[in-house]
Amino acid sequence: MPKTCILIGAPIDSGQRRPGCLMGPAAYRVAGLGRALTDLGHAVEDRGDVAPGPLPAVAAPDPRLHALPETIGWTIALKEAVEDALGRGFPIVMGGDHSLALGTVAGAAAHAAAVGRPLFLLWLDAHSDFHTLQTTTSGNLHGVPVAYAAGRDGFDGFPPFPAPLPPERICLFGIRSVDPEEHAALLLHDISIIDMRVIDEFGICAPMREFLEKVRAANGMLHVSLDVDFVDPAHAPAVGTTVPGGATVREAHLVMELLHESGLVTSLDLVELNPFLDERGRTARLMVELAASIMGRKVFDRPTRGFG
Ligand code: 5AB
Ligand code: MN
Ligand code: MN
Ligand code: MN
Repeated sequence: MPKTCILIGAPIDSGQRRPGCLMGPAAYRVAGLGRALTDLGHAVEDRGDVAPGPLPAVAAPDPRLHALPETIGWTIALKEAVEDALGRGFPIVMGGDHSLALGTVAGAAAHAAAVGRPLFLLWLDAHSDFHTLQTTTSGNLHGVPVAYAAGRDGFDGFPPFPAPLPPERICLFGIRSVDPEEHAALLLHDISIIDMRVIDEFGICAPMREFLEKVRAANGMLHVSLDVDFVDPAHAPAVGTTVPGGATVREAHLVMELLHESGLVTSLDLVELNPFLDERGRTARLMVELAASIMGRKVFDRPTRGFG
C-alpha cells in the first residue's frame, strides 16, 4: 500500500559528545532516501530540518548532564513535528543522535492517544537506552529515551511523557550492552528483551513475529527506532558507540522485511548515523537500503507464500 512518507530532518548532536550526527539528515538525502521511497511507489514529502525549540530555562541543571536544555528544546519541537506528521502520513525521522527519540516517541504516543489506539515501541539497538537523568553515568542523553517512554521517574525539566507506554508494549531487540543501573531497572519492568543471545539461539523471525502478534492483537500503532549500532560495526562503521557482535546485513534486512510484511509500522526513526565517521558513505547507504526494506523493497516479489 503506497504511503505518504514525511521525511523529517532532526540534526541533533546534543545527546552525546562526539560531533557529527548533525550531518545525518544531509547524508540521508545525499544517499538517496527520498528517491528510494518514490521508486517503491510512495509519495514523499521532505519537510526539511526541524529547528530546535527555544532553549528552555532549566533551574540549576545537573552539571553531569550534557546539554540538558538543548535536548529538552529538541524534544518539544520533535514531538510536535511527529504528532503533526502522523495526522497526514508516515513520518520518517532522519537523525541525529538517539536523544531525538525523546521527542519522536512522545509525538507518536500523543497521536496514538488522540486516535484511541495503543502505541508499541520496537527499539533496534545495541543498547537498552533505559537510563534516567539520575542513573546515567555518562551524562549523555541518547542513553535515556526508552525510560522516558516507559514513564519512569527522573525526567525533571522534560514535559511529562504523554500516555507512557506500559512495559509490555516495548521490545528491545538486538541489545548487547546494558549498564548495571539499566539492568537493575529492566528487571523491574516487563519489557520484552530480545538480546543478541536470544537472536543467536532462535534467530530473528520467531521473536519478531511474537512481538508483532501482540501489536496486531491490540490493533496497535508501532513506532520503530533504528539505531545504526543495531548492525555490527563491521558493516555500519559510522557510529560513535560501536559494539561488536551485532546484527548482520541480512539479519537487519530480515527484520525490516518482517516489519513490512506485518503492515503494522506507523512511524520510523533512523538514528545515530555520524557521517564524519563513515567510509565513503557506506553506512548511510546501508541505512537507506534498510529503510527501503521496511517500506516494501523485496529481493523477489513472490506471488504466493512458500518456496515455489
Ligand atoms: B545509544 C551508555 N549506556 O549511557 C550510556 O547509542 C551508552 O543511543 C548509551 O544507544 C548509548 O552512555 C546510547 C554507555
Ligand atoms: Mn540508541
Ligand atoms: Mn545504541
Ligand atoms: Mn550510539
